[in-house]
Amino acid sequence: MRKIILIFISVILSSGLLYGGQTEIKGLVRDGLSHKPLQGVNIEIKEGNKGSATDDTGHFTLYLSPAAYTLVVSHIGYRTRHIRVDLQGERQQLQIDLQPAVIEQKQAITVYGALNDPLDKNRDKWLNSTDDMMRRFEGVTLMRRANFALEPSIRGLSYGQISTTIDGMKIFHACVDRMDPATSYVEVENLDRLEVSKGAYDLSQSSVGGSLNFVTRDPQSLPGWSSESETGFESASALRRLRGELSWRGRHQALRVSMSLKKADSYYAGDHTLIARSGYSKQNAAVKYMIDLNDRSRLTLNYIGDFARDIGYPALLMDATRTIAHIGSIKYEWNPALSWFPKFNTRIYYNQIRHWMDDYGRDVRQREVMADMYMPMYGVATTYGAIVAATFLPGRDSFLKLTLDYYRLNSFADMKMLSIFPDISPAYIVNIADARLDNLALIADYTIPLTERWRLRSNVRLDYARRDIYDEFGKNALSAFWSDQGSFMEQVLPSGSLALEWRADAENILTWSLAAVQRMPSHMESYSFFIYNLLDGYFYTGNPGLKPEASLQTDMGWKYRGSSLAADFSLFFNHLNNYIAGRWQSPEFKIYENFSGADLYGFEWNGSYHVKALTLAGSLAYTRGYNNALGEPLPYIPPLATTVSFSYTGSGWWLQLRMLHSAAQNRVADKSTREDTTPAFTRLDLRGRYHLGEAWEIKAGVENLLDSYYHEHLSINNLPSPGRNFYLGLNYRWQRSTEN
Ligand SMILES: [Cu+2]
Repeated sequence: MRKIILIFISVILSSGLLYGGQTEIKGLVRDGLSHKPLQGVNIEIKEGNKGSATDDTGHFTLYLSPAAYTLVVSHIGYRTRHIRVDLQGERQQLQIDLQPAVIEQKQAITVYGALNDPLDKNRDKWLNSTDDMMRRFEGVTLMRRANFALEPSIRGLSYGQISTTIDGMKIFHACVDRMDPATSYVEVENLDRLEVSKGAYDLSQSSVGGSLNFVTRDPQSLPGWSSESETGFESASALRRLRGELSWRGRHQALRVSMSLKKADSYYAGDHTLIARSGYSKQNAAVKYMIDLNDRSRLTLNYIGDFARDIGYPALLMDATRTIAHIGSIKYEWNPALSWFPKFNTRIYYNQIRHWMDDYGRDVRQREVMADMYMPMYGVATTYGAIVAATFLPGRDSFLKLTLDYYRLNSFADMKMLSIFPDISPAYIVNIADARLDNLALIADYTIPLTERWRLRSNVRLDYARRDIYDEFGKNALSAFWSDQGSFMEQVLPSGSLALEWRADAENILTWSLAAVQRMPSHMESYSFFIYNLLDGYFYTGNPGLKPEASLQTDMGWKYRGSSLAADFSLFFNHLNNYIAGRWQSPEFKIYENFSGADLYGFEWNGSYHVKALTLAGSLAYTRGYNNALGEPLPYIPPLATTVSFSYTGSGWWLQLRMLHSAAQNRVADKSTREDTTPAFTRLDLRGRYHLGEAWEIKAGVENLLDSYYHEHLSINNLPSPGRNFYLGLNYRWQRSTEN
């Protein structure tokens, strides 16, 4: 008993020593442009070695003896601020806005916001899927082949012209019919945010059109436990879903585990039209573990597993029976604690996608192409690589990031042709003959202030690429086309970009960007063999002699941030040289070739106006594309899209009415493809959220309120979009802090 009392007294004494006579400073650090809270911002006291960092709500707390201090507030990518505080025993509450130091060429949508602020405006918590997330960016449109795995297109460019990464790491699809864009393997509950670059100005990835980077979610930043679970239903496809996560942080370790289950039947398009064979089932699991090796270094292990079955692709000739994805990485972060060298990290990663599809469920006697035979197909893509990145702050407000990025893609795909007539013997085709692609890149990203108001960002990237095919059977088939030049390819590709920013005043920022970039052909464009393309009805063969596709592009941006009005506008032009597309070879066959040139131009605008609890928001996006060599529009360019929304935030509830209008698309590539025109359509969505106390939340809404029957222009074979869809989600959240 005496011992306990002694301990008790000493605890009181020590806390008295710590906090007695000390003054509390609390602060919130935000991004000066978006006013979003910033996590992990360093707060240092110039006089002495005390310091703190902001949590995931942007807050920090410090205890100091009464005196005058200078707080040094610093964060990667932001200008450092020095703030004088004079403590006279009164509690201090600070709000600090940091101005970005890097010219931002990415837009991001945060999935999960701060735990403490469930009605945070920045949190798009209604998002039901990764597709919903991608759709939120004006200028991003989705190609539909099913009610599953929509494929993104940025400013009219897609597939090999844009880049997809998870935490900056490459991932490729396995299906030769583009059933499985890499975006289909990450579920929304695994994600912290999605970063989209429109145009190829940020050269951290190689592309001519832009990039999508899915940033996975970390364990919670506060010590303790939390969990969240959600169950949901959507009426258009009778989708049942369940997802849950558990997060823990101790003194030096942290863990996050999440999983989701989804099952959907065939969906109904507008006017109650059933789209047969369009259901699917999908399971996803993710684990992230972090351990602090010491005060300055940390190791993070990350794994995502994704498993889907029985996916109907009503727009295509086949359905996928099974896909398996394993995505893993190890990251080592080191903080050298030098003012000019604050950050160093290394990542190694591995991912493997396997994909099976067949047409056993289809009536093969009735179809026009490849009639009277079944064609089971298999594909696998294995990608591994390493990234080493170092961040330097060489001078006042200047920023330099050097990255070495290597990856290897191994890809194989084959098919059997099984006639329904027993006297015809089966045939075997290798579609991708064990292609092995190596890519090594050195990237420098440098930002310097020119004056108080002008800044310059420059990106330089050098890629070394080599590739070949190794399956003898498949190599022989392809050599019928390319016997003279062989299948080996080797290229060195320099790329560069410049961005100039002018901060006209506190509310207006203007940017002008220019880029000259190149991208390697995709592995399909280089080496695929006998791939049927529904867009034009031809069988495609790759071309190992393709030159890289090159782009010269420019972008003018205007960002306005007033107290109640905010708006972004950008105008772009993209000239592609050696544009890669299929060239007619014989009545049923095309091969990939470089075309002399193609031009794309357009604009995006988005704006929002806040009055008290009401927000009025809108967006516009337009792209126009032309193939100069063929003298016709580029295929699959989205028409003018307009959105208008009204949102109201009450205490504990939120309601939004949103209208999407898509203009007709009459500019089509009808010489080289079967693309047809698409009529205009309008769609209305109504969404709401309601909080029941601290723990429970209900999300509900109706998408396509008027049950319009329509298809988007980027819908393959004019597959219609879902009709009226009621969705309901019930979310339960729980947390326990171990901090006192
Ligand atoms: Cu497939």
